[in-house]
Amino acid sequence: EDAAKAAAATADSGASTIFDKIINKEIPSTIVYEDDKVLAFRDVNPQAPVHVLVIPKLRDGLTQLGKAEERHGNILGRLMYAAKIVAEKEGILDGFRVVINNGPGACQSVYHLHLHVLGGRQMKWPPG
Ligand code: DGP
Repeated sequence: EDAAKAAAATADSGASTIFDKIINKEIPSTIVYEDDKVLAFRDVNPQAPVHVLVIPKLRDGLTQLGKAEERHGNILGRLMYAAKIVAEKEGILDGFRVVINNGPGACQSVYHLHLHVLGGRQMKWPPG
């Protein structure tokens, strides 16, 4: 299954993604946290009892972390802080994981930067 997912992995085309539709509320999502710059919503395919995606509302070239530039420092900080707010709201501050999958080699499937916030169970190491 992992191999299949890796084989199906897409590259960064720069095209708009389904997350734009979520931001614009054109498709429904379960929002956990929102402010002027950041949206956090439950992953449709949860890998843990808590699995929330934290995204910038404006992609601004951040299709993936590997495209980050110095000017993105502020939004990158906002995303990290929002991950903490989500963990606090979800009651998992004592044990949670923040993941960014970058590129086909890490099975990134949506090219709009997103932090996965995972918790609610014992997280194992190393990750897959
Ligand atoms: P990644 O593989 O790191 O690119 O993660 C993309 C995540 O996005 C994946 O865990 C599933 C989630 N996802 C994809 N489409 C949707 C959607 O339409 N709604 C929600 N809530 N999550 C989605």
